[in-house]
Amino acid sequence: MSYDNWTYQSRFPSEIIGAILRNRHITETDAFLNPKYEDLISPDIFKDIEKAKSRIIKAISDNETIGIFMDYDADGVCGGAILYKALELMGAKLEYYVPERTEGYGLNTKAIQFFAKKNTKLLLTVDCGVKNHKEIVLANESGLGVIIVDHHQLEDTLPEAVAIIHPKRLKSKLELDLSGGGVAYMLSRAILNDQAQAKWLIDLAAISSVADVVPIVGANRTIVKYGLIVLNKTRNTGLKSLYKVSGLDNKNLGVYDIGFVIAPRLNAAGRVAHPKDAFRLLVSENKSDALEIAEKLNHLNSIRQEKLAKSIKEAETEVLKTKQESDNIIVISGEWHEGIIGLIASRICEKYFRPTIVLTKLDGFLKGSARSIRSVNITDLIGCAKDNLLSFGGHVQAAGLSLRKNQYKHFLKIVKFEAAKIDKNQFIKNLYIDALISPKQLTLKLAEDIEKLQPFGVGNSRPVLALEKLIVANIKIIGKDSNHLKITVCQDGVSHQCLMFDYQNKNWLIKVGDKVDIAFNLSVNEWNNRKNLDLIAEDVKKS
Ligand SMILES: [Mn+2]
Repeated sequence: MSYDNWTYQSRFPSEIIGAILRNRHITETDAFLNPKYEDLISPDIFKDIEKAKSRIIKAISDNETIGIFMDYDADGVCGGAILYKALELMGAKLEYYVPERTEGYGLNTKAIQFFAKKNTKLLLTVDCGVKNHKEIVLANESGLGVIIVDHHQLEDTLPEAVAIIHPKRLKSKLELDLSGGGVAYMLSRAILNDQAQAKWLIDLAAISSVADVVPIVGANRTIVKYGLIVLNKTRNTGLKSLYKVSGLDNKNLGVYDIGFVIAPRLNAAGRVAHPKDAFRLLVSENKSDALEIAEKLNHLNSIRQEKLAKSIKEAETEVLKTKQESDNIIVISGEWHEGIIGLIASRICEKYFRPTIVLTKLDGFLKGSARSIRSVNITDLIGCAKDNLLSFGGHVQAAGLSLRKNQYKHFLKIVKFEAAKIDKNQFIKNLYIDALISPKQLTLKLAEDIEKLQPFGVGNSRPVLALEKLIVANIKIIGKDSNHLKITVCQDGVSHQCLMFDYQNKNWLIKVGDKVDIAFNLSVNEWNNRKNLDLIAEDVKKS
């Protein structure tokens, strides 16, 4: 069993889809099932949007150079590429700068000097900027007006910018959550006269949204839904090349392909080499250049995967060696590539279901990345030790930090002390099940209706259903590495087949003849023009 507890959000509902929508507090069923592009929020709702638009138009008509500075992750480079392409279509003279991870997050002096030298008069900061007070003063002094296009948490005072386009700065009280690329997409819609041109850029906004794990509800649901339609027939030369080298050609792309194939390749450049390549790929219009960059990114991604697999093993050994598996917080340090410590933290946090801080030793100091479970605010927890840190910042479930080596002992003592106050009940791993159903409700029609709730992702996960008191008739080990199971279960003469992936890591104790409850995802599988039900087990327990 991989969960400590199952919670049924409904039992034997007569209308399963209705129950799922109710569990998710979705009241506007029609708008949810069929979001229309035309209903996507208007860029006019952003404060400063007119100021941004008129300054950009002035720059283009005065033939001024416009600079684009962006964050180095997949969200940042997609956002940067959206605005680069939009401005290119408008005939703007452009320069861009993608910082390396080692330059740190946000606008920096080196970049400002670069733009000043290129005689840039207007600078857009994408997926960063709201925290760069000092740098924006410096930019202004260097003759650069700045438009901030960001979605990171706003502070009480804002930098001296020409305009700040941000989802928390709206003319109305609407609650809006967008990725950095999502905000860039709104600005591109505001400046482009031809809205058909804007529509073709929504593919990059969808990649941003999935890569930055914003909840796929509301405006983000519309962006991802239409973004996937455009991704499936993209005109982006770079993306086409990326599909070719990563096996996505002629595939019907979904959220999974963005999250597990496209975004990791765009991020790979920033994690183990120069993130500029990811941006260059997205704006390239030359087929052979694009193919060359795509191949490079694909290769960098496999290097990253190898490094990650090895580092995760080392990190797990460290957790066991330091006996922290059941501690309220796991803190480990080692010599890992700083570009992947967040990925390591996320894997350890997932495995042990504990807030996790992973530190790596750099020249004279430690750099760390933290991930947490939903109920523990990791940034607040780390903040308790702020006197022993050089820097820190983040969100509820993810944070970054740095400290001097000689601060480590005190830091560790404080976070362990603070974490000891967390109620152990927070570490009970709960599986939320949308509906407990009866075997006769399990039909192809149900599976097809569930597909209409797509796109799935954070904030709208694939529904989990459950069946109870089934007899296990057969268990077959499958897969290249013998790590999956095909389980046949029956009840009242009806039998179903169910797949369990990676069973060795799930404390599997079930035998043939056992009476079990299964929690699963349902999907449709098409094979030889025949549609079949696919049950993918999330968990199986004895009844
Ligand atoms: Mn972002």
